[in-house]
Amino acid sequence: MKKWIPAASGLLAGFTAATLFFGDFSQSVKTERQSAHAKTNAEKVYVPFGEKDEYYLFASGGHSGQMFIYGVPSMRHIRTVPVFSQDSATGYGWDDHSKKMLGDYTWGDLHHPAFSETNGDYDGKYMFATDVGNSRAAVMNLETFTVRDIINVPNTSGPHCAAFVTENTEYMFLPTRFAVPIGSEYAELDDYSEKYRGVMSAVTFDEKKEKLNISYQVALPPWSFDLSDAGKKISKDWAVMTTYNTEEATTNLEINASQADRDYIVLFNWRELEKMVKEGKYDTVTGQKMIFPEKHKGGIYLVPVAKSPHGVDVTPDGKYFIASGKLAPAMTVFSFEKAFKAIENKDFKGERNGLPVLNYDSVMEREVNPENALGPLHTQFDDKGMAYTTMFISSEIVKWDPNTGETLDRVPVQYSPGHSVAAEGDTVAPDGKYIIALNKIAKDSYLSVGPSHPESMQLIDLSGKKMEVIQSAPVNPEPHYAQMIKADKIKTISVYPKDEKNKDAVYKQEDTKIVRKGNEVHVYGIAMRSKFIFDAKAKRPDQIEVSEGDKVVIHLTNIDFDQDITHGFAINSYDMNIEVQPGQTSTISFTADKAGTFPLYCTNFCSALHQEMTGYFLVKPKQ
Ligand code: CUK
Ligand code: CUA
Repeated sequence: MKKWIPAASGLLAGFTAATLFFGDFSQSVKTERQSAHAKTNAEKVYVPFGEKDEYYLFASGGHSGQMFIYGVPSMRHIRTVPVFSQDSATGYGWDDHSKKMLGDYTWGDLHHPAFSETNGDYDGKYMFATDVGNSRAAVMNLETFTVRDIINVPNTSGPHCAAFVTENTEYMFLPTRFAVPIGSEYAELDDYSEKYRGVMSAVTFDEKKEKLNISYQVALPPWSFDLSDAGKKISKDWAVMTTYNTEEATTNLEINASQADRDYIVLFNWRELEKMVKEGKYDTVTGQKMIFPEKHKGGIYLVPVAKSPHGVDVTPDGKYFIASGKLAPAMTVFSFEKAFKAIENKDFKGERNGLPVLNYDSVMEREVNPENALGPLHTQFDDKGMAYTTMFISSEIVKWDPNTGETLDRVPVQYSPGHSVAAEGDTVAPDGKYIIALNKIAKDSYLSVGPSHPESMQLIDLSGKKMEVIQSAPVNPEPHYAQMIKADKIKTISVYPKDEKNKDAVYKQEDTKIVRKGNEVHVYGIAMRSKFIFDAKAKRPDQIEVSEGDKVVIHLTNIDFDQDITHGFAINSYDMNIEVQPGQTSTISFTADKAGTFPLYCTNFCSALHQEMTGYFLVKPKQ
């Protein structure tokens, strides 16, 4: 095994330390230093204040349920966007819209973000993600970096094997990590093989309404579906996903799910599944259209693969899919063309759970086993179609040629990379230039914050002859996967446009009002620099008075149509906080269940007189 020095924290203090740290490659670094024009690593990542980064990085926040937005190459953390968990910094989870989206859940486990695509390339419009913790899917609008819809996906549990979208965002497929009885009904684990299923959902997105919908589901065998990818170009109607626990073990999976020498890659043609649904070849189960593949054959095939595979990634030309074997020290390259031929010739080696199994030798293109590389997990690509695979155990990224299997370069990272993300590295047209290792265990890389250390992301420059780590940034748990997009593809808005049709919105001070209907109080208010106006005609326009037990609905519009003038709204001791961005209208509903006098205030700094942006919420006690 290659050796590099586990860093004493002092060694990591500056950029120059990288040369000491990555001793194996000091030669190339020196050569570069000798050239008078070569940029130093520090210069390569330095983006002067006021200038913008070249790429956005959307990093999965794992069990924080959030998404972290970074700039590349500076690796500056720009924003945390809440997706599956509440976030008081943005009021997410308190205003009516986001509260309804989160439903009864307070957290999520976000693994794999995916951009919307047009012709297999990121179009910069939307970002999708799934929640392994509570079986949900979400969509984020990239004009505002806000989540627009979340759906609960019935019959599924733990859509880890997602999100990936097809070439034109026709579908996002959600295969799951855990098998459960359909509808999550009670069923003894002794009946696992008969009653449990690993259900895959086909989710569509209606861009006009910004709504996610479940189109249909497929009752796959009770296996764990791990990672997946959509086909591209010649394979665009297809998708692949890895499985483990095809042993159908129900306990002690660590050992029992790794017994067989082979697991499978599921290869499916989503156009065919779509056709089956149109032809009525499905059952309706718990309100969903469910295809049972043992009943309605076609469209789904199994490809044997070395046991317990993890990632599977389609090459940018769509010709190959590459499986990484977390337990086997090899990447296996499979050919779509060979698979299509084998399917056409019915070159099957029997069936498993009603699904035809293709002959390994008929589909396999090559097995790639870089010397001493251990624990391959995930693969990304550059502009020349070269592959970059993260090695969890030998802590490195290996660059190799999928067309020949030849190892081209290796770079150590610190430590145990899971995923990596290359610039647009899973599209039909990767950029090359950068790849980021998403490390699971950064150990002592940063100032200590106690027993649990921050994980890290390491930026690697791909433009030189050799890969070179040029920047490291700490990241909150947990760096699962990320997406890196050219910054100019994302077109944000700077203020919400006036929406005269929105009955909750008030844009003129004189239109503000407090309306009482029985025990309901509806407030149509305004936030502006530097005051709240709830009822302009009242003696104290910045006061809301209700009776104990009233249902209170506050609509608040920010009428500062100026970039970056965001107001917050909190009522002291009422455990609530919302945000209104420029031009935005938000609604918060609650019951005034505590009598008393409660100051209300703006929580987001908005002007020199922000501190004066206050008022009172008075709750008259019941007689
Ligand atoms: S998984 Cu492969 S290392 Cu959740 Cu994408 Cu984390
Ligand atoms: Cu409005 Cu602070």
